[in-house]
Amino acid sequence: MLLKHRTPLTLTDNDVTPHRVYLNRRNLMLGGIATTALAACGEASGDDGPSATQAAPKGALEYAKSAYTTSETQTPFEQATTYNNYYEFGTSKTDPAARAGQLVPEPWSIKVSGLVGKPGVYDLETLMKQQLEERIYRLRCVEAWSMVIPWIGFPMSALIDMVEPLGSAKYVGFKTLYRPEQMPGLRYPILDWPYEEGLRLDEARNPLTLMAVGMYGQLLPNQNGAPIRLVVPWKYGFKSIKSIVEIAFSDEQPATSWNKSAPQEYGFYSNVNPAVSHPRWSQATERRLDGRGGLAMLTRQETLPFNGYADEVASLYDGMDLAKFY
Ligand SMILES: Nc1nc2c(c(=O)[nH]1)N[C@H]1C(S)=C(S)[C@@H](COP(=O)(O)O)O[C@H]1N2
Ligand SMILES: [Mo]
Repeated sequence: MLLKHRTPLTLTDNDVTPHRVYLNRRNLMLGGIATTALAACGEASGDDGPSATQAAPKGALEYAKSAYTTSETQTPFEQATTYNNYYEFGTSKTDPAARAGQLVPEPWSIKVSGLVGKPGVYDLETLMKQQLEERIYRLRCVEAWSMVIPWIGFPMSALIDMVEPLGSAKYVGFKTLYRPEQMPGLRYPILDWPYEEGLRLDEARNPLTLMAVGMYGQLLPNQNGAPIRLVVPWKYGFKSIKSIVEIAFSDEQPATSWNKSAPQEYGFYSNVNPAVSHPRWSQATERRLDGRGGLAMLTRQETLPFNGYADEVASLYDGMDLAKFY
């Protein structure tokens, strides 16, 4: 697979302060060693490694264009699929593309539990029957880089309507697959696995909140969260949890992996906010990965409140102090 042999992306100051648990140095170093060892194995076997663009289930993806779009330059497919955060496959940006090919994203189902009228196990085929649409969204990582990605999916609200939450449900929690034999990063206690995320129910119902099953006209590549992931474009990227296997409705705010690991750095809300710095770096600007600097990220631009989606979502937070509820 050619993508694997590409020259690494230019590192910037932002790249050296990723949002890993930096206190846990020893584990990170072990992770680094393992990376080298695995790469060496791959070469020795003469195997060209898993395809970076290997997609999930078979079948054509039929979708409609939508009004959710932008005229901003799209991130090249190659960059969006080789510069990833998916710690279940390792903490370096190139680990997911190199290793996620071993994930088998089928058969797949999502277990829906908690305060809903129709709990149960929903298989991917059922979910894929939703009307799929393309939405071009900005994705702003808490590490201060951003992309513009054409996702294909269906509104989270459609799934919520299908499972009929009870009136007492106020939050939704999500879990990623935990499958150590296909996810080498799970060996390292970087986060309290499985990766978990959560939203308030009204955030989950907001029309912008997307369950994505594809991108760039095709099924999601494994490294981008195949076969189904969340996309919440007004929040930092880590809220957009990949490869979802569980959704639980509750009346209490669910625990989230990043919040548990460093609560002062990663709040439950994590709305994109240029006015609130991360304790270790400013969030006022971002490096846009859109191919203009080749595959490097040379263009720095201002970060917008709610990642530019304030008109759609600011009212969700009326009366809340956004510096406190970060
Ligand atoms: N399960 C899981 N989901 C995850 C992550 C992860 O490590 N594990 N990383 C998050 C982060 S930090 C970002 S920025 C986005 C990146 O999505 P992309 O690689 O598709 O661009 O995925 C998010 N979802
Ligand atoms: Mo991120």
